[in-house]
Amino acid sequence: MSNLKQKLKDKIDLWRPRTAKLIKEHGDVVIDQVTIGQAIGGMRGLKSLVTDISYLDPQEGIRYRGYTLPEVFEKLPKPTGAEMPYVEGALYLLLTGDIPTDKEVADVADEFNKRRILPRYVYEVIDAFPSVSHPMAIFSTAILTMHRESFFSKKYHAGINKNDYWDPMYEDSLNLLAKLPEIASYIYAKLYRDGNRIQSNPNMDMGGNYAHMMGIPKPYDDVSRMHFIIHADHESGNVSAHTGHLVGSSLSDVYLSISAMINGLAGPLHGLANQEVLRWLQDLVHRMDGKVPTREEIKQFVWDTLNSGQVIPGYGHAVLRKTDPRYSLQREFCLNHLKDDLLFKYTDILYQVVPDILKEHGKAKNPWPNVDAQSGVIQWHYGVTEYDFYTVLFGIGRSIGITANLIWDRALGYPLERPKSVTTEMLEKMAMKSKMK
Ligand code: CMX
Repeated sequence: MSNLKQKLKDKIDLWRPRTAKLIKEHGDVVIDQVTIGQAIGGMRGLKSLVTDISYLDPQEGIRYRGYTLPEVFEKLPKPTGAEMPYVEGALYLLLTGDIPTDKEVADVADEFNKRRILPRYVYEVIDAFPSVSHPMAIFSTAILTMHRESFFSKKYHAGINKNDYWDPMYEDSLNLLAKLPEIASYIYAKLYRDGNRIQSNPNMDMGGNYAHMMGIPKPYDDVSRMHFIIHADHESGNVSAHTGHLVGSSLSDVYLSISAMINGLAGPLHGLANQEVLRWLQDLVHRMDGKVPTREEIKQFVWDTLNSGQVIPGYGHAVLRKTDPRYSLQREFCLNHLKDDLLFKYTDILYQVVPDILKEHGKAKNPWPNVDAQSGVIQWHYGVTEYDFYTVLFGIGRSIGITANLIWDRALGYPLERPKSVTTEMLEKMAMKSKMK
């Protein structure tokens, strides 16, 4: 058994009694109440999911296993000469709660390299897509196609004990994660580089190998590491994480669950916002004829977008009420590496003017930028200008957190998810009854 798997097994054995005790002895303790506003309004803020892998504080932002993102970036081991840590270390942290040593990270990188070879039919499925297809549809299908590889499915049908479900979920998860950079870079090559691709390098870490396959020199390896790590997890209620958990709760395997979560991520209010930001910025660049706009010109553009009934992409959040630390980390990278980039200048003026405009507009509960306001600008700078592709990169990162959650869901025996729905008439009656009290 690998070092990571053994460590995970020990953690699971220690954790299980805590969950069992909570259900057995305190299962009827009330933790939240549901209002009509929440039932109709997308369950905003409703406490009804459990995860120990990450926690999102509205003011502070995400913590992975208790660590803020700046702490994660400071503490995780880095490849020699790299500015950003190993993505493999982030997986180790999310799965076990521990910061890995150099040796432990090297072991995970080694595991990934052993598992990275993609079955031939996955290339063929990607090749069969029309070239006008959206990369997220191809990405989701490529993952779905590999359902037939599922170790969990095989074990389930062979009658594996419930207590051991986490083990084949772990195997499927590592098998899939190791293949995602190859799938993504192949989709990119097929759609935008006439199929010319660069073979993966088994001696590189996940972020470095992805940059190598994209054919983009340093510091794009660090860009990739940073991108995959900051997108890895955002607790369980967001559309992609929740979809992954929901689909997995019926004991669908990792391939089925991750393909489904990718489809949720592909919506413009969620992960696709990174593509939307670039589309919107290009519109602005076009309008400005390539010159750096004044604050007044940018204000006008933002108001025009709002007045035409559209949202400002990359701004607002369902939980956060401050600037997203994932935005700040990327901004810091931009200040160090692409200070003079035209799009970064646009982004920075937007940061100065959009929050006040959204406050004046009076609708968005959070006027501050989220992760998607900055990520595409970095990709564009390093030559990945096909912005339809950006959400695929979000998907690689997000798969790390969701597979970690799926493994723990199975380890702790989380059951089928099945909330109860009510009718509008029932709500109207409840509202009347409450008014008469
Ligand atoms: N621009 C304009 N209006 C916005 C807005 C924005 N950036 N953010 C929120 N609003 C509006 C909402 O559309 C809503 O309007 P209505 O009352 O007319 O329906 C109102 O403000 C209240 O919304 P909210 O409670 O503040 O936000 P929600 O929790 O409903 O939605 C989000 C959150 C992210 C979907 C929303 O802020 C938004 O649409 N942002 C732009 C898209 C975006 O950047 N998405 C990426 C989020 C991060 C991620 O998941 O990747």
